Amino acid sequence: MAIETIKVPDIGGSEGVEVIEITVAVGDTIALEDAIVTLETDKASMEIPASAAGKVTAIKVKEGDKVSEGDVLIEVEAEGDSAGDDKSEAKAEDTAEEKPEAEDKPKAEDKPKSSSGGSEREVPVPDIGGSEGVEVIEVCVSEGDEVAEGDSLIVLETDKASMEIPAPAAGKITALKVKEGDKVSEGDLIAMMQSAAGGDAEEAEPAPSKSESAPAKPEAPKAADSGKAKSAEATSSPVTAAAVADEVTGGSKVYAGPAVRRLGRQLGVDLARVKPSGPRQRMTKDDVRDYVKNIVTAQQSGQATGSGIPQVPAVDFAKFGEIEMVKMSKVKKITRDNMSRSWLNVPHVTQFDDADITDMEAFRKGLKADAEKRGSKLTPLPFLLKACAAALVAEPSFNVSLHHDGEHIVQKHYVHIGIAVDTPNGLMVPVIRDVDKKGLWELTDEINEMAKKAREGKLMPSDMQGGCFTISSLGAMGGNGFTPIVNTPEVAILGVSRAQMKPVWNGSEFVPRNMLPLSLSYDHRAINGADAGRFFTYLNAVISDVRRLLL
Ligand code: CAO
Repeated sequence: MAIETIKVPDIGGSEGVEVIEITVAVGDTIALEDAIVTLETDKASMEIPASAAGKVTAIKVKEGDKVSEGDVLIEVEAEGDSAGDDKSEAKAEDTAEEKPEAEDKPKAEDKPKSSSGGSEREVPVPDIGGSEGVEVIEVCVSEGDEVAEGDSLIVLETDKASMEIPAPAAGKITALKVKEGDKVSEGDLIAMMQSAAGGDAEEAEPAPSKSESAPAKPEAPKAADSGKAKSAEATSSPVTAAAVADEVTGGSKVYAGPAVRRLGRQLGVDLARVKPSGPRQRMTKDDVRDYVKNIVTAQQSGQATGSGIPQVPAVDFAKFGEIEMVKMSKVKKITRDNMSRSWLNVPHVTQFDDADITDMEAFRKGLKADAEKRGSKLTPLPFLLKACAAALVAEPSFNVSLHHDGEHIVQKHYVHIGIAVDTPNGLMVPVIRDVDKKGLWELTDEINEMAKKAREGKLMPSDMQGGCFTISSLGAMGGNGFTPIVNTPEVAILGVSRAQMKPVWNGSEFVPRNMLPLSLSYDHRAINGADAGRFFTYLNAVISDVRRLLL
């Protein structure tokens, strides 16, 4: 295996051009014409394609280096036979022989058609290294657009490289002669443009006939505009990219070279959404990859905003006043992800009702002394747990989950109910098992034990699994009602707000009753409104008269 050096080819005489991106790493196997580095002058970025295929053994430059023609960029252990270093040089010489210098080439008819103010000129496809029938993959301008010299007009793409063709001068596009999908070759007309008034004298010179003219003085892909030997093959340009596009998409400028744009197209990324990290706001391939990676990671972790759902833009809050960045606890992150997942996946319906707990409260207060004797506190929550368990048994359509196969509903024959517990670390939902089989005291003890464990951060994952339904009680805090979010894969959740004495019409008079506001949210994919109506009516009846729990 011979080691070949790949050097900076003819870059149009530019000296000390900055290396802004190295697109290969030691150990990479590269194909002929793969981009290896990107150079950037004031006006243009150029990808230097590999003049040899094989394994990269050394990289001789780093980002920020300044290079000129002939400087060594990388070393490659060449594939196949080892024609060795001579190969590229031989090719270069061949190329020089095969390709006459630009000055000798036929020139396009790029000269004035009229000279009032500016002059109309043809803009042909410049020398694109001999490639024929190259596809136009992007038309970056429209008729009537004002362009600056070097602005991208079109992007061409061969199997191996994409090339942006820049405007040869500042002016107005008066006619576009190509569209996306067209196949073009050197000399084909891209557009007509009215040069800006006072265009340079060179442009105003009379031109030879089309068959004898050169491409419109491009900073564009060029392979043979000087007499120097070429390091690439005759079939491809040593510089496969042209001016960096300075495109405005959706209000934000995209400053990216052809390889980055190609990667963007391959991955279906709208580059206007990608944050550039390169020098002078230039976008790198890593920026595009990071953008895709972040989206995939967010989707896999459940933070996904859903396909097509635009992300909330980042805001620099410090602009508006003093701020502090507080790290989210693990519990808060889990809650964030679970809530987003449920909110995005579950078509929620929330029904509201007030349950009359006057009698239940009288009963509970009658048990206060017993509770104290037991060393516990009896709140409305164990009653609500029992009532919900009874309703889940009476209306089994609520005791289900949607199976992930999309074909089945999982009907549960156990009744485990989660209770939302507010902890310093965030919201946790321990699950009380077999609520239907347990008495009030047992449930009271379990609620207290679970709430204590939650607040002390001692809940085990198994303590929070297997729920069929959840109760979220904000009764101690207040409020008239809220819309709880279903705790998937469960299909329903009961929100409990603060009980209040209210005047209730009993048919002949208003009587003061202790009314408990309830909000029942459910997954409308699994539960119909009629099921929910029956469940809620049953639940309400049980809460209003807890003797029904005995039936
Ligand atoms: N209306 C009026 N008063 C109520 C009530 C209601 N709906 N629910 C409870 N109360 C009273 C209790 O009776 C108790 O009063 P006393 O001290 O006079 O007996 C007081 O409010 C405090 O109750 P508690 O909060 O200690 O106990 P609980 O059984 O009601 O709740 C628990 C336990 C763990 C659920 C609760 O402490 C908690 O963490 N709640 C927050 C849940 C939450 O954050 N939900 C939101 C999830 S979605 O973001």
